[in-house]
Amino acid sequence: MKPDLLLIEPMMASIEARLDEAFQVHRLYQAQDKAGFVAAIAPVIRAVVTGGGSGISRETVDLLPQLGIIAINGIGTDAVDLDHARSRGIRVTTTPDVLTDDVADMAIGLMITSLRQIATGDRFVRAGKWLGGKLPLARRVSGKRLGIIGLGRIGRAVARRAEAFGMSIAYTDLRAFDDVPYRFEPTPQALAAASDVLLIAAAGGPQSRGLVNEAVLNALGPDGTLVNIARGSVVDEPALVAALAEGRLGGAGLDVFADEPRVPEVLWRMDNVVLQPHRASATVETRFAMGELVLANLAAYFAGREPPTAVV
Ligand code: 8YV
Repeated sequence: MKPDLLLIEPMMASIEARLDEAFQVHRLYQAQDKAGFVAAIAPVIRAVVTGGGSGISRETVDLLPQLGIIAINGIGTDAVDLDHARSRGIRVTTTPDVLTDDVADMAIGLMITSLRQIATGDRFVRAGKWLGGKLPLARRVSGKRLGIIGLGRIGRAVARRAEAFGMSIAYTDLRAFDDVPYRFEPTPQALAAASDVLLIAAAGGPQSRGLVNEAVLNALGPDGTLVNIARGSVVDEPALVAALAEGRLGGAGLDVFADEPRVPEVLWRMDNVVLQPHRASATVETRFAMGELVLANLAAYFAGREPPTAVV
């Protein structure tokens, strides 16, 4: 008898095929009536596989009496109540390291696309406007000041890349680190005031909620650019929209939003904003590696071994 597994969001076809080999997979993302779907299978579910952004609510976890493992296909744990899982004896795993390079690449991509207005230029050419005029000048990337909020694995990977662009790099975090050559600033506001590009690479959750607020955005200023590849919750999104609309902030490159997949429509119309649908880890190579890690964690758990990348 294969264990029953609840799959919250789609994965690569080849990974889902391997899940099907080992589990009775119940695909929530295909269900119309999600509550009814969960209610019907709740008593038998022993594993949940979900995304970092999607997670699983505490209420849903409480509907699943046999649940033993939540395998997150991602690094973020902010959408899973870890303390609650711990109290129920449920293991929680993530997919660290394998996505670091892709997310860092996306951060650099958003930074360059924003400052050099690459998406604007693309729209300009496609609209046939080149025949009739020129675009305003863009902004240089090389040599600029990069401020990183959250110098974890991804923040450090972005810093290494930015070094190659001759950028001066500073960061803020819960504490200063003595193993990096970058300057520490004590607060996001102080960091923003000393940066041309402010990158959010901090974990989501209550401790970082709204950290990038109106004061931080004002400190970054009309020539500054915000890049977010972490979580929309780290930014006060209405304050961000207002700062961009009023010209108090120069531009933004955003992969994540407060209420995905809903993106404030006013942002759609801003040429100084580059938007991505939460795709920083969405490459064939990385999603395959993440999927392998999810499979390895599940296999270990059901074989009675320690899951290789457990956080709970
Ligand atoms: C993924 C993420 O897009 O790692 C995370 O926490 O949010 C992203 O890598 C996500 O996990 C897949 O849904």
